[in-house]
Amino acid sequence: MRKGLHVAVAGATGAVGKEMVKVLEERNFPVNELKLLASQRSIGLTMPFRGEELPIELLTEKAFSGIDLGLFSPGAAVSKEFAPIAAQQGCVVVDNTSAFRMNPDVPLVVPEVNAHAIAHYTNKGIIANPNCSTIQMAVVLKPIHDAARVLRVVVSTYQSVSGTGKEAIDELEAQTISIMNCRPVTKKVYPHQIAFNCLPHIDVFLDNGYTKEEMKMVNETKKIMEDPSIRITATTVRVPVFYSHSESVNIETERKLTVDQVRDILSKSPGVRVVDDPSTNTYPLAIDAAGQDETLVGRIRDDESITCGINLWIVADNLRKGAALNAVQIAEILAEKYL
Ligand code: NAP
Ligand code: 3JM
Repeated sequence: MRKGLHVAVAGATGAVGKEMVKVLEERNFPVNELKLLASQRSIGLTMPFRGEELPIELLTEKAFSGIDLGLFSPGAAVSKEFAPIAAQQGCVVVDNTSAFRMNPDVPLVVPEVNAHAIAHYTNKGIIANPNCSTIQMAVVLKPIHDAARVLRVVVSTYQSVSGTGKEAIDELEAQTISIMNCRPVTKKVYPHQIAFNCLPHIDVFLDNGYTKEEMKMVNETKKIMEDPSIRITATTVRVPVFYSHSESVNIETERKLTVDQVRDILSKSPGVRVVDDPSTNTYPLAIDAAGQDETLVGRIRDDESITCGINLWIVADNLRKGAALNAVQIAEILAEKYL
């Protein structure tokens, strides 16, 4: 690798982009120059990086000249337009949106699961970062799949509002304050009040009755695990939590695994931390996962309704492992091996 990379963060002022800049600094990523890109709305603002205030610049076709690496989270429509333009100029893009994830020429990567797929970045100059709920499930499923072959997964999610972005974080806070002060609630981001409520609706509804978020979990998991035979069904729910997504995951395997075997496998798995001691009320919590890098897993128990089944409770910080951290981990491998 050269002395340091010229890096651009597209969508730098967003919930994911801000975390991206933080993670680059925390992990001492080899940055020579950092360019922060966003919309016209953010021109005139600055963001801190390594003790300096960097200006926000406009995301345009010309922004990527001389840039080696682009970390993108400006939304799927903007990524669809600008990621190929950046790639054409030699900027390798790690894209956090759903724009390219299911494109067969674009690798979809969770480093703990399929780091080898990064090599295919040369096809389009783009690597896709999976959906946040998918990432945290995949890091746990993979070692179980390797040990006993996963046949079927039934997952229900409890996703925090930060997954929607900065406006949704503000909306949950404002609605909570309004309700506690007996004032009327206003809603803009979600179709219903999110404070003190659960919405079984993330992203748009599709013709099959599922939401797009649910089908992302189904299709992306098969692609990352490189096994289209795994049967998966998902229900994704937005809950009034600020940070971290939680998931109840039921797994049916081909070969029987005992609870002790699962605990042993997961305690040795990269990126996973077992948090599981019912006798002391110890299990993964959204507020404990927030700000952490590891995916927490607990409530490990036998599914007594079938012969080879396990139930898990999986929690991770959706802005870190679910987005920025996973993207920077991919970038670290790119920087070390390929750029
Ligand atoms: P957010 O807080 O609403 O931030 C959106 C960011 O995109 C802001 O920086 C915004 O700039 C920028 N942006 C919007 N339209 C733009 C345009 N036309 N040109 C340039 N920049 C533009 O949203 P977020 O939570 O950061 O999420 C952003 C996207 O990341 C999501 O839409 C999703 O696709 C993806 N995401 C991925 C994951 C994952 O990989 N697991 C998780 C969460 C989100 P301004 O501040 O100037 O408006
Ligand atoms: C658009 O929690 C969430 O809502 C998921 C994050 C998200 C995504 C995504 O990463 O799939 C929010 C908004 C997208 C998208 O489609 O890129």
